[in-house]
Amino acid sequence: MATVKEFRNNVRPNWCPGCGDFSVQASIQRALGNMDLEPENVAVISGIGCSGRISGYINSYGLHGVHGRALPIAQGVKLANRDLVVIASGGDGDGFGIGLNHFMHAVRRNIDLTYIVMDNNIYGLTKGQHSPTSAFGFKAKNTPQGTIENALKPAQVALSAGISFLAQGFSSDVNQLTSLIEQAIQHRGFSLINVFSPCVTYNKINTYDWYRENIVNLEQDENYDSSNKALAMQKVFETNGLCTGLIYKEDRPVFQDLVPGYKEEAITSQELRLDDEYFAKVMNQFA
Ligand SMILES: Cc1ncc(C[n+]2csc(CCOP(=O)(O)OP(=O)(O)O)c2C)c(N)n1
Ligand code: SF4
Repeated sequence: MATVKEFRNNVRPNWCPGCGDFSVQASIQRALGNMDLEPENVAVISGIGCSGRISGYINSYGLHGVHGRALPIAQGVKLANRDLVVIASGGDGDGFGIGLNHFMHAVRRNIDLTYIVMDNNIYGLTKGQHSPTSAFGFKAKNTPQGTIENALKPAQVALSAGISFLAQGFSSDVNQLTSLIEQAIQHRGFSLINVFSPCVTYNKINTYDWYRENIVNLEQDENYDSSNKALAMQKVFETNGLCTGLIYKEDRPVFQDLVPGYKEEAITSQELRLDDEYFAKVMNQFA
């Protein structure tokens, strides 16, 4: 029986003290332990960024990929081995900047995996440039007069693209985040958890206190119905994207179920062997 401890390794994160990403790491480990999963049945795939280091800090299979490419890799891993619990993870720049196109198509495709984004409204690893989720007017190292681009709201984009599970969390609420991760893993289909995860070094605006003052926790609204897409849209727009909890969930067909001939058995456990007859036919073309 696996416990949280088994998902810890001896690698000490090199994140700055106080970085929101520590809580995301702890929440993933807690969720995996609570769900009684074994490390060998889990793969954590990340992109590039401070947040992208997370795959090296969890004791499971993992891959620290290329900037913006966590999702294509994660989808390939899941298609090859449907028995693995696959978690893709990274930052807002990684996922909603360079990786946005992959995100939109992963949402459409609805392959069964969980995507956890550490959204700090800045590029941390490259030392403080504005990111796609930085607010209009946000002053960063590269925008001393304030950015003149409108902010992308991940929850709006995800709902518009047809996501089947959407939640948002906050690094200072590990209990809520852990529960959301468990629900996302249990969900059959593509799930996004966008986590407000402060960068204490380069973002002095979107601090822990700023989030505490501005976030609306949907779990405190007993009339909120996460199966109502119109209501989800309304809340996301009303709160300017700053709401936490389970925002929307629906059951819809998963990609693998619709691929003709996709075997129940994982590709990784199938015998690697050429069909002799087919091979001979191909070779005959060159004879
Ligand atoms: C193709 C490519 N373009 C740009 C970079 C440089 N780069 C590395 S990390 C990063 C931004 C990371 O920001 P974010 O995803 O928000 O993660 P954070 O560091 O804030 O956790 C950039 C632009 C790169 N590594 N590869
Ligand atoms: S630079 Fe920011 S995002 Fe990166 S580790 Fe430090 S606090 Fe975290």
